[in-house]
Amino acid sequence: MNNSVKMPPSAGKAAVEQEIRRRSRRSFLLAGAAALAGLGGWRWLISRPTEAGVPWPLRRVLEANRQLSAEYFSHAHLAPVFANQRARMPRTNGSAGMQSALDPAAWRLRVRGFAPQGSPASSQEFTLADIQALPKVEMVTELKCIEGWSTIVHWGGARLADFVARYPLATRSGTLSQSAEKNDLASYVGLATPDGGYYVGLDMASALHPQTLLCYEMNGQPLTEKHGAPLRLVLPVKYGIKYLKRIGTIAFTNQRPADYWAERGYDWDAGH
Ligand SMILES: Nc1nc2c(c(=O)[nH]1)N[C@H]1C(S)=C(S)[C@@H](COP(=O)(O)O)O[C@H]1N2
Ligand SMILES: [Mo]
Repeated sequence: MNNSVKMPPSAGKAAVEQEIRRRSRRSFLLAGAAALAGLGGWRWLISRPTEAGVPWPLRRVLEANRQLSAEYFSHAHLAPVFANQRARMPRTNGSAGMQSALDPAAWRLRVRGFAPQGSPASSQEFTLADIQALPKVEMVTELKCIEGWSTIVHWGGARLADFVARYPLATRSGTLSQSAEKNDLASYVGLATPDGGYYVGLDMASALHPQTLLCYEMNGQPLTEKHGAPLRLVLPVKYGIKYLKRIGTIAFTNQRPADYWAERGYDWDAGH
């Protein structure tokens, strides 16, 4: 089956949308893209910037087809997106795990892979430039804190799903292919500050949600230290407690990871 949506580079947005709609009607789309296409999601999808003439989420799903099970996108409920002008700077809230001064030059993202220790893919370090080399995603979504306030923010970063699709760290086999064996993919992702003072756990479906970002920009500016520089988590399908600031480590695991606020009585999933 040929899943690629081939359009001449010069094709206009309208032509692209028409082509996608035509293919949609003819059920050419993958399960993942079809899930994104549900009601509001469809409008969201076709309003995204295009990458080589195809809206990026669709293109990403198409590219990720052999690497990531489309099933992980099939329950993707998209959080609402807002007009750019509505974006504001949120208050800074919470500084657990951010007590020591940040040295941006020395900062590295340390990722512990799901493959057994000793395998080549079992752990790896990344610079911010590595994360910024992944496709950049911008979205305007609402940060909701369990304390009762919320702020609409314009976020910029890379999808965690794209990171997972690019580096073979989330699989037991240490390869990118998850299609053959479903349990090759880790069930959870744990993230923590470099000092381990704040930590969150995510189920893999939430981690691979198309709106889950490794974020390095807020409202068009590089993240400030208080808001989690150089890299923070953003996932608008969950409450702010999951938006880990100053990510130091990411670990792929089958054990449900510890979660700072779950240990203090809040719901581990913290969805809304
Ligand atoms: N490292 C770290 N990240 C954190 C917190 C924290 O205490 N430490 N607080 C969380 C909470 S409760 C919220 S609401 C958001 C707030 O993000 P902001 O300060 O950018 O508004 O950060 C989240 N990330
Ligand atoms: Mo919060």
